[in-house]
Amino acid sequence: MKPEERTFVAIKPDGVKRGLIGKIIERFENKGFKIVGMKLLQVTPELAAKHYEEHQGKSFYKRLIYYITSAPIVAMVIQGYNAVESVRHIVGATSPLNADVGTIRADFAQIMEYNVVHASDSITSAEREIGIYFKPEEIYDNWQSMQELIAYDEERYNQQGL
Ligand code: 3AN
Repeated sequence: MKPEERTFVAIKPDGVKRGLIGKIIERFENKGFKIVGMKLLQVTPELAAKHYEEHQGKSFYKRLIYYITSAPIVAMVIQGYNAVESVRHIVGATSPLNADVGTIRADFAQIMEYNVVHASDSITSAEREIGIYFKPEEIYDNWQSMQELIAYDEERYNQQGL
């Protein structure tokens, strides 16, 4: 089986201001993904420039920096099978208008400039973005999720004929 992946997800300022933190995290937890890193932080202009370096020079760049630095974000590292692609499915297309119903952006957002969440679009971006927001020691995967714990216990019970 393909190993688990890690991806970077951020609840953007509009998600935080609208009180959607819990509802958004719930979607990833419902899926069975493991949150191995999480923090509320104020993005500085320097951090924003690093995050959005691919958009530098574009017409919407200055507004994008203004928006992402306008209130705290919740930064997360999410781990699971096919996490990068799967999380992008849960998040939905960049424009909420094109996002499938049931995705976060379709259900909670109206316009692209305020699309509530960010999620890495490739494993390479995920590694880069995780590195921007998290030190290695701020990521905790040395615990078992409930599914892992049950699977582990089941194996032990079976081995012991319990
Ligand atoms: P995604 O967050 O789906 O990966 P990106 O990284 O292409 O999308 O864009 C990041 C953010 O930049 C978007 N959430 C949106 O706020 C803004 N953005 C991207 N493309 C446009 C555009 N054509 N016009 C206005 N804003 C845009």
